[in-house]
Amino acid sequence: MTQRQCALITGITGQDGSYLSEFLLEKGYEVHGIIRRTSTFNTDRIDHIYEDPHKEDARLFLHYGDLTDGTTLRRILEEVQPTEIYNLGAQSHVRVSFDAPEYTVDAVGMGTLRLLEAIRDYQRRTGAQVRFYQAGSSEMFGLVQEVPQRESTPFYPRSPYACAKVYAHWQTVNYRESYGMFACNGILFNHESPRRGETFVTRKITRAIARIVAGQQKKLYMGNLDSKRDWGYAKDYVRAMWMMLQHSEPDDYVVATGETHSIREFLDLAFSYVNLDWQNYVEFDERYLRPAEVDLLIGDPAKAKQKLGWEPSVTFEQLVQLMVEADLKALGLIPLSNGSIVANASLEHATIRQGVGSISL
Ligand code: NAP
Ligand code: G4F
Repeated sequence: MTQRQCALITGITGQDGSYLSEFLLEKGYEVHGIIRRTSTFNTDRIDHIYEDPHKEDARLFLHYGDLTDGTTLRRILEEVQPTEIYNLGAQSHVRVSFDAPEYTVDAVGMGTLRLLEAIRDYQRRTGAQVRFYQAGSSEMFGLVQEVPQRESTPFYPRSPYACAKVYAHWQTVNYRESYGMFACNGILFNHESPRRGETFVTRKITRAIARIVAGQQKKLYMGNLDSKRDWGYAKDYVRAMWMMLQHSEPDDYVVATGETHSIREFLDLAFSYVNLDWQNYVEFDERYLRPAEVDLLIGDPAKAKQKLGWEPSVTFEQLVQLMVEADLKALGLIPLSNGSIVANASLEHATIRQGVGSISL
């Protein structure tokens, strides 16, 4: 008899949650996601895979809950009886975490503890084994103590968000060692895609490029352009999450490309794709600076490659291109091989989320 494969995902409406759901559904999993009740729809990233749960063959189910609400987490866990849990839910914006530190730490740090405690009680009561993935971040390295950063590099968090992720990381290790839980930390470096939130720097740039080309925006206001990030493709990174939970032993892994690029380099490449010079469009606004910055991130994914057989499949150049293309396409614009761009009214608009707000962090 094949073992039941049932995943519970917090943060299913986010960038990673949506790609992970697609990936797991393709693998034959039953997928359950926790969504927050909001006054407007917040499921646009997963609408294309959602099916009426009344259908006999439905395999994606959504439950209202919140990482700040332990009772609901416990109730959902009891009801779903998952074999794997992916804890991706978070207030994940570093700059915002300086404005809302208490909430960020509650959702990111305490939220992880609430889930771990719920799993511990559930396992003790039922004897079932649940495999747990914790979405850790390269932000935990902060003021980097070693280049490149690997699993053994000491953490030096530089934001309320990163401090909370360090707490969640060590609680995950603690539950693994104290209670023998199958709990893994993924220490993921920045990963992007056309589904990336509109206020993270890569998407802010590619979305602005499309809007500039379409005549909808004249300037792009940004903060520190000197910091460097190790940027990969989100679809590659959710595959790594799953691979961690399929290994015979629980462990912690860095997931990265091993390359780093500055925001300026991203701007250069992205704007050159539409034959524009970013210096004519980008303006500085101190609003986008952080009280403390993480200047340099570059990861060493050797352990993930050696133990899991994981490797990234998309290069930096390909990532920038696919994000610019997706944002152009969403506005009905098609880049041609000769460098020009044509409008195509017949294209289905808004194939990816665009976001309509003017709030931009
Ligand atoms: P994201 O797009 O910002 O998605 C975050 C998800 O968390 C959304 O579904 C959001 O729901 C949900 N959420 C927010 N607050 C919550 C709460 N209190 N309770 C339950 N759910 C809550 O983030 P992502 O880029 O997919 O990242 C996924 C995870 O990996 C996060 O934990 C992030 O911190 C971590 N991470 C990301 C990266 C990266 O480069 N993307 C790198 C390292 C680690 P709504 O849709 O309702 O807002
Ligand atoms: O795109 P960002 O906001 O991402 P950041 O801070 O690196 O955090 C992301 O990656 C982490 C993994 O390392 C995740 F854990 C976290 O959840 C999130 O997904 O900013 C990247 C860099 C920063 O140095 C920032 O100061 O871009 C710089 N930047 C310059 N101008 C800007 C802007 N960032 C944003 N968001 N907006 C700007 O206008």
